[in-house]
Amino acid sequence: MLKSQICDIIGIKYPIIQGGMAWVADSSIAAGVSNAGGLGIIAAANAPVDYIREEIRKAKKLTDKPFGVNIMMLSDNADEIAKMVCEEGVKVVTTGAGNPGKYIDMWKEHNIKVIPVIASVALARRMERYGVDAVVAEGCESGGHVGELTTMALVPQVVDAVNIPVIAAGGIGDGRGVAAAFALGALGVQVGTRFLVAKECTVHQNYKDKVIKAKDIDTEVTGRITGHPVRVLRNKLARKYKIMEKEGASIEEMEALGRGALPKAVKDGDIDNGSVMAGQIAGLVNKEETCAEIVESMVREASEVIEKIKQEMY
Ligand code: TUI
Repeated sequence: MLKSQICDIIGIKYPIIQGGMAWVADSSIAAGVSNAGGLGIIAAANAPVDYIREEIRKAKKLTDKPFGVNIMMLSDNADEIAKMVCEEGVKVVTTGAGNPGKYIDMWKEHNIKVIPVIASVALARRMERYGVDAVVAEGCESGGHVGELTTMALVPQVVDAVNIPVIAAGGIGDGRGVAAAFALGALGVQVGTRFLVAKECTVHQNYKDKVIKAKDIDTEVTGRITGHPVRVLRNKLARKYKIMEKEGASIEEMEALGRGALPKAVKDGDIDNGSVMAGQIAGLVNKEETCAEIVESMVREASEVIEKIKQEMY
């Protein structure tokens, strides 16, 4: 059995939270993860408010379990999404790529559990002062927008700095990763890349196949000079980025190249010219499974690993 305070706070069976993968995480995967006993998440990213509202309503039809919405702070319509989740009675909000401080009182007034994703001790401390319920400490092994620190270095420092539960993210793809996260003091995990290839995940099959084929060294971080570094699987677009970076291209030129690149890969399946965001653990992800299979195997493995450690250490 794998239970923690996170399960009681959110009302879920297992402390496994799905990452808020932009353009990918819709009602299908969110309901799949929630029905499997974890916390499914719909990613608002840059989508129109009414589209996300409909996804929330669809998810309610697909599951009677709690699910959440991830709000990306860089999004132009973050204000509108922040209000809409209150109207729709969403139970949990996670945030990414910025400081959600200005929305927290409003969400708390609507009894929403607030779990910001942070990449530094300073932001974790600030979030605790705002009264959030937990934080996700996300290391730079993650796919998508990343901070500077690894999960191994970030998680224990955040655990020591705050008195609220910490959920670990970045590089966690199986039960060993779950056990390691708990060893660092985390009370839950957020998993993205492994859920990318879930049967219920509606990302284009080309994207899934590229994740499944990926080896350990196949990701890289592009766009550091734009201030929004992003971890992706290496492809034609990533190579173009690297050349532009070397040649001293302007931030505007880099941003122009990135515009529309994620839906190109996620929706159209153009995995050469699109942005294929994935974490460093992609090398370990090698088959498509249902959300239930993924969650159950992670939970079972984590318990086995913890037992094995007890026997091996003397
Ligand atoms: O947000 C993510 N991952 C994402 S968002 C995304 S969509 C996107 N597309 C193109 C460019 C940028 C984003 C794809 N993947 N993860 C959570 C996360 N948040 N990682 C790092 C951070 C973070 C970084 C700096 C949070 C706060 C922060 O500082 C804010 C402040 O004001 O101190």
